[in-house]
Amino acid sequence: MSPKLVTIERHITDTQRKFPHATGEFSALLNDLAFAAKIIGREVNKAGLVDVLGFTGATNVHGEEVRKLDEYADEVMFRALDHTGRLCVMASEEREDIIPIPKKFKCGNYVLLYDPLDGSSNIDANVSIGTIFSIYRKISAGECGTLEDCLQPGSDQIAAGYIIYGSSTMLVFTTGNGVCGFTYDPSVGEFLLSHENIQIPKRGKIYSVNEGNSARWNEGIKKYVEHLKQVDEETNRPYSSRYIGSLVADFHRNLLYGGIFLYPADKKSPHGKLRLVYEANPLAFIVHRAGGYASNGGQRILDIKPESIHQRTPLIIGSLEDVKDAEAFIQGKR
Ligand code: P6P
Repeated sequence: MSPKLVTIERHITDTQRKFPHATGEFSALLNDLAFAAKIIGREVNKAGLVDVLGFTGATNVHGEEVRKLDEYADEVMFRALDHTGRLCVMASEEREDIIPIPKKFKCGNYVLLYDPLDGSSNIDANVSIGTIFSIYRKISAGECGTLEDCLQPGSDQIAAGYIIYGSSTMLVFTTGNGVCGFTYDPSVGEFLLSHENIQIPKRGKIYSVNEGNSARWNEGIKKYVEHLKQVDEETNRPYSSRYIGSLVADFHRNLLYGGIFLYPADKKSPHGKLRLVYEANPLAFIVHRAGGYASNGGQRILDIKPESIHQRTPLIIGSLEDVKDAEAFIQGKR
């Protein structure tokens, strides 16, 4: 029997039916994101063919050179969603402050936080890169959203996902009940359900970390990574080292195959490199719903109360048993 052809729109509609009081606003927001993903993916996939590569000469809030695709992806996310009346506020990796909804449009009940194109330093090398997004309900009192809406703990997310632009374009997301993957079929312009209920293996055999930073690591991380390299047939060691240097690509592989990704704090970056609000939190929400775990080494990522939009956090994320092992080493218990 031919496989069911389930588009993302159909999946979202079918899911909504389980919530009789749903207004359809949240479903429409998810569809808006799928539309933005198609537009961004089109440019990313042809980046090597047109003069989209290279630098705009601008730099973003972090002082990083902004490549044209970063800027383009940020604009697409904003323009695809600013007028829909579903959002009260947005925040982006590419913009210093929160992004208010233009006054000519009405405000909605949801908050969108996003990294428009993570891993952008890999663009010219045609390495997989990604868009990451996180959705919350509005909690502030007024009509329009505020910074307070953007600084909710990750455990209050109502949806999170990413789009990976690789050998194919995939949209992976969760609304809290299971994690689904949709693969883009450009011949029909649709995201088709390809991974119905993603579950990350409880333990993997892959570790992803930039070992070039090892001289600056704290002792616990050094011991943990050395532990993974020891030969021990019973516990499937040594693990294989796989590091792409593109968070979405490294996370996606470990989500499907099992394994652990680490970007720890070190002597140079005491808070780590990755961002809590629009990188660690959405991926943590996804991995927990897939049966995995995400930690900063001392506590669950989802339990951290954000203090600022661009704050950094150490990130240890992936298979439950692997992340718990890493926490034990970091905390000096092993
Ligand atoms: P490093 C890419 O620049 C990024 O923000 C993430 O996508 C990736 O996981 C990390 O930085 C790689 O950092 O220091 O290993 O190059």
